[in-house]
Amino acid sequence: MPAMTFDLFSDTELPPRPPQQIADSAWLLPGFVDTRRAEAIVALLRRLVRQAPLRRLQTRGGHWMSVETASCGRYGWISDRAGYGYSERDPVSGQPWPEMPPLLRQLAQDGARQAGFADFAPDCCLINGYRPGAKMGLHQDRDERDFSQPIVSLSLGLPAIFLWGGLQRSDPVRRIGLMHGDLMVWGGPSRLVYHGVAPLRPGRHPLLGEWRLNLTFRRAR
Ligand code: MD3
Ligand code: FE
Repeated sequence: MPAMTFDLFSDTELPPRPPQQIADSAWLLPGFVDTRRAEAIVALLRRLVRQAPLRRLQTRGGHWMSVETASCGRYGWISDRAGYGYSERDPVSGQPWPEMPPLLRQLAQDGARQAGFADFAPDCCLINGYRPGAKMGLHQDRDERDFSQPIVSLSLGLPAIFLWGGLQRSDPVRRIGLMHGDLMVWGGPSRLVYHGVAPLRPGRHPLLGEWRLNLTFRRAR
């Protein structure tokens, strides 16, 4: 008898997962993007990273992040030994960041609206590329001007365990599974929670191979 196999990445073979409220103004919208729309998004991203390549960034302290990063939109997030923050130009090319594709902007706005944020106008989409072993330590996102604007994130490719803490670094951390196509929206009182990503497990995704891509949409300025 052939071995039984389950396609853990297919949105047709998993039971539906309903929207889940993680905390006050924090929502996980599982499978927000279906396989076909994910393919269209990945096609856009392949073009985009030819213009603004994924690259590893150095922290102020001189450590190299394990995640590879690029941006699109008016602002991109960069870090080096001189400091970190938002920039209108990609230091690799010296050029403005690629425009945010309307499909992505619309997706972020639709997700934000479903979570109760009516007029989210992102001016930055940060693209984080994770290879197996890559991780993101617990941190707050506080380089943006207006904390009343939410952050919207889309996960693509290999699954990850998202670490969701509290407003103090020492608060207990919850582990939340994030799969291809899942959208998260964080705003209001959850906007400044500590969060991170556990080291990515090895694996291959049918669309993205040995990658997890996470898009985070922000209002930087
Ligand atoms: C909760 N990225 O780029 S996205 C980041 O999967 C970042 O690449 C992670 O944290 C990733 O800064 C997580 C989800 C996310 C983003 C921002 C948040 C969750 C958040 C800000 C406040 C609270
Ligand atoms: Fe973050």
